[in-house]
Amino acid sequence: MSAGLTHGATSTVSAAGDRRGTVVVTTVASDSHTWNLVFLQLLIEELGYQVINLGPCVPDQVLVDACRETAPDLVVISSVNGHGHQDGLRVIDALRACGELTSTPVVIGGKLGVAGQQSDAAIGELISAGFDAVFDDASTTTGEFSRFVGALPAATRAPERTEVVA
Ligand code: B12
Repeated sequence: MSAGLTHGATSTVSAAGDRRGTVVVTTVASDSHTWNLVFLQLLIEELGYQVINLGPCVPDQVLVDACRETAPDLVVISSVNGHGHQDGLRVIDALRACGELTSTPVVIGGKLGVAGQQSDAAIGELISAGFDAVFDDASTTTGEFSRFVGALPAATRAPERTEVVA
């Protein structure tokens, strides 16, 4: 088993999740907050996806390995400890440096700095570095995130499990 799936990852599969695809939910290496990840897992599962939740304090390489192994339809990075902006810049570099992950949708959100709302320049820096969207707590809503997820293209891969009803 890869490092990615031995780092306390939890995953639940619903019938709806089989239909829409897989989302990796993670935080960054410095961040030990956990309930934000639980919240996101529940929300994204309600939107119809299977979620692989890598848990808190995820080293960059563990995240990269987990994404290479599972080829998710979306990677959601959450950070609330105030280091999210700087950690996010490092993490997106590592993800985009990996050939298989150059076009995987990757978003970041939460409380990304220690001074409240992220400036337009700070958000622009994250987008320029390779994030597809930034959901800063102070300037975006859960509804906007849900609409972003809802607008993702349907998964192109075959479902990993088929339930047969007799
Ligand atoms: C519980 C807690 C802890 C616990 C965490 C335990 C655990 N296992 O999770 C402990 C005690 C370990 C802790 C430690 C620290 N904490 Co703390 N912690 C909190 C606290 C009180 C609650 C967090 C929580 O669980 N909320 C419930 C979840 C469901 O909500 P949430 O985290 O706010 O996430 C929401 C949004 O941010 C958003 N969201 C988050 N990510 C994403 C991503 C996307 C894509 C989207 C769309 C939305 C989204 O959705 C969630 C639901 O609305 C908050 C203060 C607060 N009242 O929020 C501080 C808080 C997060 N902690 C803070 C700090 C500073 C720390 C420490 C640095 C303190 C220290 N000096 O040691 C350390 C950091 C440790 C580390 N290495 O990360 C600050 C962060 C400040 C900032 N960002 O500007 C906060 C805000 C307290 C404060 N007001 O100063 N903490």
